[in-house]
Amino acid sequence: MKYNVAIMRQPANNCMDGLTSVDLGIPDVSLLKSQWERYHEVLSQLTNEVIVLDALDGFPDAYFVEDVAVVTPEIAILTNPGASARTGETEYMDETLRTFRDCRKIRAPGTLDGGDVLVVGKHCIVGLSERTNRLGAEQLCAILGEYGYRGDIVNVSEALHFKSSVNFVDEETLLVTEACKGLSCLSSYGQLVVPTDENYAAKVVWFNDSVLIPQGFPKVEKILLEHGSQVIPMPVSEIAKMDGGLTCLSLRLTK
Ligand code: CIR
Repeated sequence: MKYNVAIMRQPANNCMDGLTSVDLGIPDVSLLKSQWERYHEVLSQLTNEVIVLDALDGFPDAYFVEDVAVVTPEIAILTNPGASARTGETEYMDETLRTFRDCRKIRAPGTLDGGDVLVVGKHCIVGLSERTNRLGAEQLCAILGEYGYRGDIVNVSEALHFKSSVNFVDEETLLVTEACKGLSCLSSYGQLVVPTDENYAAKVVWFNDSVLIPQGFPKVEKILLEHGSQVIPMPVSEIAKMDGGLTCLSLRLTK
């Protein structure tokens, strides 16, 4: 699938006030912004249109736009983010998404973060996590079921989100951590396994024939190069301090 639109949001000046569960120190905000800019530049080279939304000062995590929506070719689903500090972010995405798709919504008490949702073709896999509960996952699978998607719900709480551990690098192949390689719902895909000392590098984005990977993970880079992926290493040190990665900085869609 070729994406022709990506949606991003500028990081706010108070982005260091966002949630984080990792202990990597306080991010350098100007460096974080330049890493975000680099990501914007690369996506702009790989697709026709990158929409950049304004920073939201009231929501220091709002530039992690992937968590507020799940977008497929047929429908967009606004989530109900599982962290109360982030719940209000969805209403600032609604208008933009409605220009591309009909929108549905995950309703409380269901919670869901987009970072827990992996979709390829007509297969949707949802990871239960601190942010995504079973009700939210079931709501999403029911909505996507209306459009012919097969839904699987898995319980792997290795990291913040399911996509901290599993991501596609092409239509048939996943990059997975050791903890996820045995999942039966993934068994029909080829799997490249991330060496445990490079687990962070499971957060890659497959975008229009390229795979954006975090810089500084040589083993994962080598695995992907040997697989034949067109790899683009990206600086993310400051974004990682806020528990973020390359997957969460954009929503990617077809027009
Ligand atoms: C949060 O805790 O919600 C943010 N600081 C990080 C969100 C990262 N999202 C993602 O990987 N999908």
